[in-house]
Amino acid sequence: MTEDRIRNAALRSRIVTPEQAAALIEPGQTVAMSGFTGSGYPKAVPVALAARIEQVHAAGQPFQIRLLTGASTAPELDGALAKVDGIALRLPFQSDPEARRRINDGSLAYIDAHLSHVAQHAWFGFYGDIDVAVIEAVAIREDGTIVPSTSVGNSKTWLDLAKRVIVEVNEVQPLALEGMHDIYYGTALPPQRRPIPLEHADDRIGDTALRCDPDKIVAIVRTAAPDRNSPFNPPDEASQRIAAFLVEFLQHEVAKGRLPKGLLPLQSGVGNIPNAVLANLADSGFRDLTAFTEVIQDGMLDLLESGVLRSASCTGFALSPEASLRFEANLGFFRERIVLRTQEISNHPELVRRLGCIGMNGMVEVDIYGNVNSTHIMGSRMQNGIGGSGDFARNGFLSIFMSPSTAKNGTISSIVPMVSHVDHTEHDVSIVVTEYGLADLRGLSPKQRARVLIDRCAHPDYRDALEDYFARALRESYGKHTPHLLPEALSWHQRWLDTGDMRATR
Ligand code: 0RQ
Repeated sequence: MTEDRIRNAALRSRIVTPEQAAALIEPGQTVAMSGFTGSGYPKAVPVALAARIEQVHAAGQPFQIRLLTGASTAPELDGALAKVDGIALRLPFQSDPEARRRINDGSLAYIDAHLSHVAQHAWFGFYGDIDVAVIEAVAIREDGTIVPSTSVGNSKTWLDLAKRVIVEVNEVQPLALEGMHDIYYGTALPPQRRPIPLEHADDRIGDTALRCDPDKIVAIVRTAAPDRNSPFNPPDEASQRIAAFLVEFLQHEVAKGRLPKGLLPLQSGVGNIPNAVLANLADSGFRDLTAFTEVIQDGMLDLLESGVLRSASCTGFALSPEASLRFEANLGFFRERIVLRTQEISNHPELVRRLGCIGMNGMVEVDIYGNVNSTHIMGSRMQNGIGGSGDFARNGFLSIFMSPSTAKNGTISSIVPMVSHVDHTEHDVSIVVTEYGLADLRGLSPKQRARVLIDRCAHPDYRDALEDYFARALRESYGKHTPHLLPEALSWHQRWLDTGDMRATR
């Protein structure tokens, strides 16, 4: 088994326990790990590191690291390290409850970054030196190259830049993943940058493994544990309705000649609404679709299996346990149809613009003029992060945002006069969908957008109040281009903060 997985005989001498590997990480270091939306993250070293940090803290000494990844990970990584107060700084994306709690009580500094930016910002030196990389792999080849597991994320950049490397070789991750990855080595820093030679969503332009100077590999840890693989809830009625509006819209765009029959490459965020959209596409009559996205979730596997989707390009997976088994059982089939790339390519603005991606993402709230908040509950409490949504919203052919029209049991409207935090500006948002309808904001001025958003998307319980606000703003606003009554605009949020469900979570 070891020979299969660690094919370079010299490197086998570096096999150590997770505790020995964790002992190589020092307080204050910047540690860059693999992992993207709960796939392909190291599973043993972070837990051992958390135990070591706890001991050091118990002895009254400080011990925290700066933690960089591809995107969100899992309880064994973010959860374990946050729980022992072991993270001083985290970037670029997380969705872990323990890390979230600390970010929001102010004890964990978090840089919420566009996923396409992270690799280049690391190269530019914006994050300082990378001391240690911890990367999950399915195998190390004879030539020392590393075959990543179920995500690529920023692992290429971490291996290029880190001073020392720890590899976790996970024997549960199927060897048959080998060949699915496409690691592009043509990126350079300005002014040496060249165009990226990718013309179709499923083009292969790179290597099938990660290059790494074998001398940098200081430890190899053998593990045997599955990815996080959280189950999906069956789509609720609101998600079904949102999905139906969206699929009807895409069919309409094809009929109008604004989209080709096979659409344009799809990007889909993670969660129950995007999954419902993918499920609805299965029965929509579309064929020969492609995806250029960051994450593949259950719905996309189904579309690949049924042939509705021809191919999918991504940088990681977010599968339910059931879909994960199906994926492993049919790896030969999926390896022909899925390309796993670095996130600097899967989310690259130039490629998203050139391919003309259709970006479909969730949101927290949208204001009547089309500004979207994807991250901050009540303007100050971090939920997850912007993730890849901005890469696709700014650069896609269509930028679609979806949400139920209300939150917290109907006590809060997701359509508001002014968003409490802006992630995607009115210039980047083309379509908004709730369970009440779809607002097509393309080619509309701010006041026209407000009318469409209130009419089509707002929950009936909040429509009168929004109309009343808009009508008074039209009369009394200082400027009449994007009319606002400033003190009142955010008083909606203050009222919600002072009452009911939001008070309970403070
Ligand atoms: O909080 O669980 O405490 O009740 O926000 O909301 O309804 O579970 O929604 O899971 O679809 O996530 C925008 C967060 C939506 C997601 C967001 C509260 C709500 C709940 C979560 P509770 P739901 P979803 C590619 C794309 C950014 C990253 C991205 C996201 C919690 O889509 O993280 O798009 N997007 N990446 O109660 C007050 C409102 C609210 C609200 C929701 N209007 N007011 N609270 N909530 N709306 C993937 C990657 O980039 C990796």
